[in-house]
Amino acid sequence: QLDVVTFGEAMTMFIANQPGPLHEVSQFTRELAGAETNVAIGLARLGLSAGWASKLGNDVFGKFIMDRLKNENVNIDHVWIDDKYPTGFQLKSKVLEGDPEVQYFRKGSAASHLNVADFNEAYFLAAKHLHMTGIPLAISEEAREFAYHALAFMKKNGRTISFDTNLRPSLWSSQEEMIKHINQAAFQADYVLPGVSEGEILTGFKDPRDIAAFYLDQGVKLVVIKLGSAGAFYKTASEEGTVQGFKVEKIIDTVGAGDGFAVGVISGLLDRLTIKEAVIRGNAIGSLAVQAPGDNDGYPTKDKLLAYIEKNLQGVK
Ligand code: KDG
Repeated sequence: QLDVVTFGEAMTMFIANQPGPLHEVSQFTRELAGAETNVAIGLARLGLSAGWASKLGNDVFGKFIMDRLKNENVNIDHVWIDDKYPTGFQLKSKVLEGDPEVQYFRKGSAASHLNVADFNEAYFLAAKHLHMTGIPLAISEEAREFAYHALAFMKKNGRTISFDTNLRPSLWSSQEEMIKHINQAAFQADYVLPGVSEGEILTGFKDPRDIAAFYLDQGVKLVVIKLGSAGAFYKTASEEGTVQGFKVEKIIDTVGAGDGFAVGVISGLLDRLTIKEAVIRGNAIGSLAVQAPGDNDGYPTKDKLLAYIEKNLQGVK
């Protein structure tokens, strides 16, 4: 039995030790990247059972990822080791402000060959909830088909579904294709979690209220829009609100904050908190994530999360 199942591509990530353009950096630290593995790790750290389905190459990057996930207690029973294709990797720069420079080496990776024929129904059915992002829709047609299949299967079987739009324009052949597929998937989810600028690209609306209404009109039950340091806006058919973000003294790296946010919202809803409380959790984990260099190294345990919220909630409306 799993609380949450997710699937997608994980990569070894080399984070620059010094600031500056990537081609000039000579020393890197090895870490793990991948939106869905970030979410699985975050959930497991909170004590939930989370499974991740994917393919890895039969290489050192694949072994590194497997070891990491085992250490983090993520269930990897649905991970194939593929002899034909490699594990992808990426380089990430160190920045003193703003978002870092990222370069991918992932085309043709094992994960991009995730195929519907690999889909294990029993494994997915064992989960209460599916978390999905827009990235598997982008990496290849094969993975996209797998993603649509997983989505339809979990919906048909009455599982709740969260969808983080996670736009990666560089992985798409055109903006129109990206918008079409991301929205097609989002419309089938129960909870949609875009960033506000992603919402604008996807819907043409600037105002979070209008962005949320666009998805609610298509049958989505809850839309939570990330507003960066300003927090998040949520809307359902019957309630809406804005929850301010937690104060952060020093941002180290913004990547992974959105995945941390998803961890907070999903775990909060599974714990039957109110929507507002779940969004507070999302903001809390997002703010912890930006204070650490890797994607997921700032994600807290349950005790740490509850203590952090208790200590820092004053002033958060
Ligand atoms: O959300 C964090 C991800 O962007 C990062 O870990 C890499 O999954 C990744 C991607 O495909 O961009």
